[in-house]
Amino acid sequence: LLVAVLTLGSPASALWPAPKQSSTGNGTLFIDQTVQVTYNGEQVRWIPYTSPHDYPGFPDGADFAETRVDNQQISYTAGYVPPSGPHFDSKHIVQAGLSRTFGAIFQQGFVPWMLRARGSDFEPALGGKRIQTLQIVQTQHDTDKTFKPQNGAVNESYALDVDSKGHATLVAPSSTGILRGLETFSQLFFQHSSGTSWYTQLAPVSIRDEPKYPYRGILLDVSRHWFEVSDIKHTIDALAMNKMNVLHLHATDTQSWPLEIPALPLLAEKGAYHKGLSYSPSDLASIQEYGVYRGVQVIIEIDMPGHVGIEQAYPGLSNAYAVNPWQWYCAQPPCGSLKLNDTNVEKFLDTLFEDLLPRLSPYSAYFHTGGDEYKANNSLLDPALKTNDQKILQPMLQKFLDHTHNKVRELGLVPMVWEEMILDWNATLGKDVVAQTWLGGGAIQKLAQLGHKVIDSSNEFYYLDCGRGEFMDFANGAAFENNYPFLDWCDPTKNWKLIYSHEPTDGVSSEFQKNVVGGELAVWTETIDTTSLDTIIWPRAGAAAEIWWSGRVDEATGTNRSQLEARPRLTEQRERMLARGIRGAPITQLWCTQVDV
Ligand code: CP6
Repeated sequence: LLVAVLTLGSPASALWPAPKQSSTGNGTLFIDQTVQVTYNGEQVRWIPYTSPHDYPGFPDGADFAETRVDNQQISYTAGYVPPSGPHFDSKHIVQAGLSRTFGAIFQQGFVPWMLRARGSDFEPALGGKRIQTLQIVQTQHDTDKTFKPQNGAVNESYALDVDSKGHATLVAPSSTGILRGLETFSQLFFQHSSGTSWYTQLAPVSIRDEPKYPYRGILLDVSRHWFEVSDIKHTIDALAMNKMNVLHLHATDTQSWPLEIPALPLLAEKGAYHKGLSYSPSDLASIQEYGVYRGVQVIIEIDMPGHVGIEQAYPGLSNAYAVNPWQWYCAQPPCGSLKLNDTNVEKFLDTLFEDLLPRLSPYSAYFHTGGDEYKANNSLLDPALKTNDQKILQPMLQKFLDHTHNKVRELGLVPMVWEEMILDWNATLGKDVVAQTWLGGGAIQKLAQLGHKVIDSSNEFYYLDCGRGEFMDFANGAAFENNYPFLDWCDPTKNWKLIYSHEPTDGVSSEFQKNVVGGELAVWTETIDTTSLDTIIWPRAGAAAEIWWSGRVDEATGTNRSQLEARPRLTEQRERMLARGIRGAPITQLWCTQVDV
């Protein structure tokens, strides 16, 4: 067994998330563009390439294609489009990952003065030994399932060794493991203040790494505010930097429907905030493919039966839209819920699913059917029900879920739901259905005990958004403004340390812990758009990413990871992300991170 070397307060080992097992020395190795790279024995030519918004790791512009004409492995021509759909090519994925890795080292490196003693001479003398080879070995073939992992079926482990002579090896069973290992490799290197040298001071390095939880995600609500495709890809880049592997797009809600469904064109035409603020099928495919190239699965949620705003596009399928007081009928105005027990609704959903899901299934194992905050009173507005007795609703809801979930399965995806469908509405769902909890607490144990795979999005720890107050004015005018001061309140303790203190299996008895597949931070966007996206998410999401990847207990010491040790490391991860274009917020003043002389 390798012994992890934990040097408290030593930011020189600022890998994030911390590897499961690592041993590092304090030898210096430089790296430059002469490093020879092989993938399964074949030499790979690469050029550092970082532009984050290009088509999945491969540029579409002619300039890049010209730069690559001497590529001996794969010849690219201008306008080259990588293979898409279910047939991804491991070599393309690794090669794109290499380009980004060396782009990160050589073009987006940073001088790490902010975690070194003020005025100190921490940099190595130039001209020392350098990395000569990086040998990459993938020990198993990827399959379609590698690119849309389900319940931990993809092995993301890797072994990374750098000896003191400058030979590096990266061994992993899957291309995803190689991507994870390349991320770690890139994090070993800093830029020298000369600006033209890059080095590590950790040689020799020996890392054996794999995630504790297979599902490590973030929810982005693209309904309350519109986000450009480039914002979404930018967030996928940042997820990959933290070894996270899921982007859950909360694609629709009552406020807007930005997802274009060609078979139901009015959804986006009437539902998008403005013409053009919608995702076309090719936008969606490019987001999903971008994720595949970075080991990030994109999961789409169409929230239902509540949180549905289609009345203007397809009238008659949902219950009253403008009701007063809205609080009686829904969690957030405008209200809207699909009619239960309505064949037109079933037809609508079949059309919707038959259009959308075949476009998702090449890239994603899951489809999220929502189910949060559904209120009986909203459904009881349906005159066809002719009753005020909410007892009639449960069997209708069960039938609704059976229908939608069977359709999801028929189309080759695994349904996901919010916890209330199971815990509040007592729906009996297949054991394949993944349950996502946001109320947290005992819900995780209950869902796991019922045999569902569970994703922890406990709002107490994992809600990154801040305040929902602004919709109050819109719905009710100033009279309501002062009645709900708590909605403008932003929990001041939901900082990185609170997130870091929590683990999804907390409070779950050991026999059911295997059903807790991971966690998902939530970014509801009532008060967030592109201007604040990065600062809301980063680097706080990294705190969860480390716990999900490595566990709260450090295997080397058998005790909880130290927040004192993590703080400078997370600060350095933020600096690294800043250098790579992710504008996260500082977690403490800079003075706190400078090591005393
Ligand atoms: N929208 C949807 C939301 C929330 C949920 N679902 C939400 C609820 C409470 C808080 C934050 C967000 N805005 N569709 C709950 C899953 Cl505090």
